[in-house]
Amino acid sequence: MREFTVNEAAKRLLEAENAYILIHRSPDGDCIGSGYALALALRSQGKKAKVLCSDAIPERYHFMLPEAETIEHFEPDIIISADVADEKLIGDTLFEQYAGKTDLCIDHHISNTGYAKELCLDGNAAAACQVVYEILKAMNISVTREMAVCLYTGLATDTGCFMYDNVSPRTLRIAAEIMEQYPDIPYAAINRNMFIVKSMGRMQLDSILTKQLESYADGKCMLVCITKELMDKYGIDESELDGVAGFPLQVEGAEVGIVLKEREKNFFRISMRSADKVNVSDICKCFGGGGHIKAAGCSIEASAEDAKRMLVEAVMKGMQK
Ligand SMILES: [Mn+2]
Repeated sequence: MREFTVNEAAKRLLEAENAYILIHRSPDGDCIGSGYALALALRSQGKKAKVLCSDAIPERYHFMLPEAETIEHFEPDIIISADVADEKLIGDTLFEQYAGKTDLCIDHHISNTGYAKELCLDGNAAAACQVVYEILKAMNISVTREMAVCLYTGLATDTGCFMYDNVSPRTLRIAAEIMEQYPDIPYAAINRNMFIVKSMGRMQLDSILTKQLESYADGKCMLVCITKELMDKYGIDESELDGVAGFPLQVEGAEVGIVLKEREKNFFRISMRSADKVNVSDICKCFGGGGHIKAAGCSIEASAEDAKRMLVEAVMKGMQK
């Protein structure tokens, strides 16, 4: 693996002709935004580009997708990944085909495993979209309105609507540059749809989750488990659980919030959030995961009770550091 600066990544992309862009499973605003902004940018230079995701893009993000996309088959001469910290996160179907084949990874996760041949990583960037924006500038590509919608949404969603402490002056300046260039994009409506609006099922689920919050370490660690049974009962799918990871941390005094999502019997996806000092990326690494210092994830194969016990133990240890 070679580490690339923004300028080196820009040069590499200008030299490439046909790109496949891999984004992570359970796609979110940032990977969709960075993937499609990059694809649109490459196409604007007369290159071919296609975004690949092992899951369908959830409907709430469809406004980000380019209009009427019909792409003829082509062979790539570069395989790029965007916002993918660990190769496994591209999901099983893509992993089978593209494991070990990523040429250039564009990312902002400090836990990036270095799986790509070339890595353009900015661990201080609020979103992969921020890194992509810098690369587009270095490539001298003018950001179109479609790219701007993608980039803005990625910045907004990965920063909790510009609220988390991954927001830097640069993040806000990029958002400001986008807003200056395209004042007609409905920014407030995007924010509302990403952060306020929920399905009725999700609203009802939230009230159940409030009742089911579990408190550990004198309330410093809050945990909630979302079973498949609950999801079925309220008729909601994974894509409607956006933002649920931050839910347990809303409790006053909580330092770490854990959300367990049951994927299959005895298999859980874990999201962990830290309010301040505890490094949850390190804790999730103990379970083969990772992410950012204050927002990370992992998977655990165990019964719900065992998974909870292991996680709480690891968090207690992490809190002593
Ligand atoms: Mn991201």
